[in-house]
Amino acid sequence: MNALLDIDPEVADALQRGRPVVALESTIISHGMPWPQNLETALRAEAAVRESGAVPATVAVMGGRLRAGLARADIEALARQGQAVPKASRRDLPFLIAEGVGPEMGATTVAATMIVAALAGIRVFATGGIGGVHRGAETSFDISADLQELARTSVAVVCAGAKAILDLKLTLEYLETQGVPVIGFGTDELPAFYSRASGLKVNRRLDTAEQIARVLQAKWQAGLAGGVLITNPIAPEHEIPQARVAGFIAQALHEAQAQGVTGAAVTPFLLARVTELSGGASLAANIELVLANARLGAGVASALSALSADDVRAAREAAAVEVAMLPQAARGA
Ligand code: PSU
Ligand code: MN
Repeated sequence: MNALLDIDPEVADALQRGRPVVALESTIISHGMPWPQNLETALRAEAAVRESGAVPATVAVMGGRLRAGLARADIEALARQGQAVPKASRRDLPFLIAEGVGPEMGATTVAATMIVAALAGIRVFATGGIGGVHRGAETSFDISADLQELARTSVAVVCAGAKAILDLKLTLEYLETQGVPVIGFGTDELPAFYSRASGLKVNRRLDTAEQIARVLQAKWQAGLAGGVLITNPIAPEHEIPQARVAGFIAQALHEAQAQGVTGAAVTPFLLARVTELSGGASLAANIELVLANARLGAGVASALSALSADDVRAAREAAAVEVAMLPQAARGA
């Protein structure tokens, strides 16, 4: 195990027994939602994972150490301190680790959460929406580090698509170039975060957690390192139609540009402005899609555990047959 990593005992026990574990991120807590909905949602996402038969492992940096599995007090601190907690993506981890004695925390993005999950041996991670290629990236070069992480780190990410504030078409192109499979859970179309439709196609529609787990197993057994994107459309009763949210997004983007918001601050700024402009409707949708993704993540993690258990059983049986075929003397009888 990595010397910088602390795994919560319950999570470590589940991993050791081959039981399903689902990682959850913390940027969504500190930067993605306002207080107190951020705390409520983080706790409800953990509960949703448990109710669906898996162990939750919320990830963060705590005092210079990488943590998989947080106590309630840690989650509350991340939620209360909000944007004062540094947003931690791949490039930020070395600083936080080197500097971080004491109570200093880091809120891990999709990219950083994948890194910690992989170190801990957690193969499934559920979030709201991944970062992607921003609109206007041809001049800003603003492409989320989440996409590169999906290319290199072997963790499956359950999300409701890339956030609608992004350029979804370019995000899909980037994922294709990087060889990241994009699955639609019960849909042919890439979901657009707050709404179900984007007009863009996923690589494959799969209708059950078992089918998804088989693809994950196939990818990693074939030695194809890297992530898989599992996209789960928001439930129809919770979605905001694209036509309704498009105006809010356009206005938020315009304001971000006018105010010179750049870098890591862009996504939190846009999410907060869209929440204000929509009178809270986008936040309500964001909460519901996070909970649904936590449940699907638990289903996929459970199916993957069952497949791995089958493999272990088959390997044991094969070994037993080989032993049975050995001459009596070689069996140690
Ligand atoms: N999903 C949400 N809300 C969020 C995020 C995801 O519903 O705030 C966060 C994730 O941590 C993701 C980050 O990695 O937004 C993307 O930030 P950036 O665009 O700066 O890479
Ligand atoms: Mn960015």
